[in-house]
Amino acid sequence: MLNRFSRLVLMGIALMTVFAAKAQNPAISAIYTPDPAPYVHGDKVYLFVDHDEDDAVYFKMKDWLVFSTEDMVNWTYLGAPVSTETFAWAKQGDRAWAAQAVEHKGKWYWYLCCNTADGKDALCVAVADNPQGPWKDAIGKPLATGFGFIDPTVFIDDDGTPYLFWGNKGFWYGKLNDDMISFADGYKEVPGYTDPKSFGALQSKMDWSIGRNREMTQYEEGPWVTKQNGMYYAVYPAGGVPEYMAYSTAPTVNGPWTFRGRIMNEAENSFTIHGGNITFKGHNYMFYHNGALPNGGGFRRSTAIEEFKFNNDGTIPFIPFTKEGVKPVEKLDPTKRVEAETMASSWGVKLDRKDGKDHYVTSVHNGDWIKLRNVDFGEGNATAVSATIGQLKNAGSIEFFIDKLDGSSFAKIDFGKANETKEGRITGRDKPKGTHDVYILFRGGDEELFDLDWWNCLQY
Ligand code: FUB
Repeated sequence: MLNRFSRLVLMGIALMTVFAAKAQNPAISAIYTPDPAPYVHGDKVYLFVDHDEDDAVYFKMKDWLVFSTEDMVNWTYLGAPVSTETFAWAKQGDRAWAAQAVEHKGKWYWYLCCNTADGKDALCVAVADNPQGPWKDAIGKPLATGFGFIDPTVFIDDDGTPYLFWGNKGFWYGKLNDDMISFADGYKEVPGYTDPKSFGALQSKMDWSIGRNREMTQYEEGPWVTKQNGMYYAVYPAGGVPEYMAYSTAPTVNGPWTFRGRIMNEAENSFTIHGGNITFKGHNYMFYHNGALPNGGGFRRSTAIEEFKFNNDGTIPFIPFTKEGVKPVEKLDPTKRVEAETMASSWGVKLDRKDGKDHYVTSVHNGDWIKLRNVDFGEGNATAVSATIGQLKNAGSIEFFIDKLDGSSFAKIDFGKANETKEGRITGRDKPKGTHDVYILFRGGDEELFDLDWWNCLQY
């Protein structure tokens, strides 16, 4: 007979299975990830995001996070390498707002925004040798300050000239020097910022931040500037709050910009929508955020992704929101080391908030799980699963399931000591073969169990 607690856990797992089977949006579920800024580098997408605190009831943002993927569905957490503490001159523990990073001539530059100690909006830049850092303040002071100086987007033109665009309650841009940390000729307002032909007529909306209707253009904040086939694109949250996503195009980086309309509706359960688009492995993706995670909301936002195709004339179509999100573009090889913090979705668990290269799945409790998609077991030759944990708070186990969380697991490993590496034999008549989703289910008592480090399949 199952006791009441076990029945509740199983019911919870069943419910979550339904949720997990359908939802790939939000794309990251173990931590809140607003203001997504994806960056394609070689065969990976790096995702630079801000971080809403779990208990936020207003903007409560202290650090910035990095993830990467090779397949668009399994995202690996690379840590929290930059925080307001990176900038000694900044207001600490608050206003770690939207940002974007880029690689240029072997160095990585992360353009961020925060507040100065005396409360001014400021753009800042951090520099590193790789996305995981260590990152340091590149200039030891703000790159620029001014009212509405938030949400920088960096864009490198075909001729290698870098530009920075930014702004809320204004839209500014400036050419950067090749050092990436100074402006070549200062900065100025984006031409047409106040012209409805360039950035859309505002359909009379209340701007709560100023307490009256605003008669500007639809451009609100969070620009994302790219170039395709000789055409410059500025995608941006539009229309005041709640924001939708709109875009404008221009034949040169200096304009003239032409308003092209709405491409996404207001985000689910979030009055902001900040994001941007990339092309990766032949697919186009629009990133944005919503408040759709359990306990999510306008101040607890998560990255979501939709695939889209440019129209033949280069315009961007209207992009509907989906729960299913995007499809995998690669298979995941389970015989190689799989970091525990690589996952397509999860329930219950959290990620450490550390910098550096060694990361863990934390806050693990009975009934929590991790899901990975498109895991390729090939001919079914795996005979065991090995896994390593970090800290141990209480003994517990992990069980591996194929495609869904019910039925029997194909491997189980018990852990009773910190930093153990242990193996579990692959059991069952149907050894995993071919490509499947994998669930890793945590089992134990009522208290927190252990931190999971990594796992892989073995062939003896
Ligand atoms: O995340 C804080 C602010 O909310 C961003 O800087 C804006 O773009 C909006 O998403």
